[in-house]
Amino acid sequence: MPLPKAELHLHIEGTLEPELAFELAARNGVTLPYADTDELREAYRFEDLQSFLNLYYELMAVLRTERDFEDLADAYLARAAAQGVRHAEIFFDPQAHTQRGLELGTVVEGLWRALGRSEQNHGVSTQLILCFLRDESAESALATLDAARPYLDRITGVGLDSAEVGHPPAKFRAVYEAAAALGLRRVAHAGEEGPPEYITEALDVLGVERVDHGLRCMEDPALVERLVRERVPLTVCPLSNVRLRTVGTLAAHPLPAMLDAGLLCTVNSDDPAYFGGYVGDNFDAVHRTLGLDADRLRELARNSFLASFLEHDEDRRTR
Ligand code: ES4
Ligand code: ZN
Repeated sequence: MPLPKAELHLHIEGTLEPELAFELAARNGVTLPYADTDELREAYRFEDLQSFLNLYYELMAVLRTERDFEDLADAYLARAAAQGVRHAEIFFDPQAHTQRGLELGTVVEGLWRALGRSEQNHGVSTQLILCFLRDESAESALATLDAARPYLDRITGVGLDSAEVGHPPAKFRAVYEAAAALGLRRVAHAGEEGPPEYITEALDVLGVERVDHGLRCMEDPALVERLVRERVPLTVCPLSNVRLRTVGTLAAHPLPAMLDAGLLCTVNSDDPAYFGGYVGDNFDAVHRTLGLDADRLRELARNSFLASFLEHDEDRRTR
């Protein structure tokens, strides 16, 4: 029996497995520039975040209809459930789809067809987090939030993703203020490739309750101390960090040091179809390669529920 856990850092578009990509391409009459799934898998060798994002956005071309988004989410939920996931807070990138001419409603309604039945079908409760693409303008982010108004009953919070360096959190101050006024929860990717200052900015300017990745906090002891004191959860994605060369090797991953420092870390899969594993595979990897013992793994699983947006009695929010 895998440890029961919550997954808090998962891009639904990053769960598109090569087999499903080809199936959807055929269904929608989309031609992919790869002969078959083997050739596509060959392209999964990334230099950095941007080289991954290029492929991630390219493959989204196969997602066209509500049913496509439903099938994508349903496949993820089945795999997640098999690895012990009981609750998933799922990112999606509306701009990546509306820029291709899709309606936001196609994306949300499609995802919801799977999410709405997930507890029943998979035993996994779900929440949706709408992410803004930080390499797009602040105006585009505001327009996206505005377009999402009809769907806010199905959206728990907002996040910030895509190319980090050169796109500091402060660029999105206004849209995060608007999101807070709408009662949405706030998270942001920070300190993946970007500097520790972006983590501080995400906290102070955007008011985020949770930091996605946050790895580079380890370069700033005062920031680590603050994150520990304020119990700010970090959604760490070990296999992602290896594949995107944020860390040299898995054995050199700072997760053990982060836990030793008292940080509230969780382990997540990020884009499992691209990075070699789902959340249980990430747990297995940190157990085997980083030597985290059963107590540490239980701590990580417990942290995932504490850091979630599920209602719980234990009040971790001291800020
Ligand atoms: C992402 Cl690993 C990662 N970082 C930033 N943005 C993303 N979107 C999808 N995966
Ligand atoms: Zn991510």
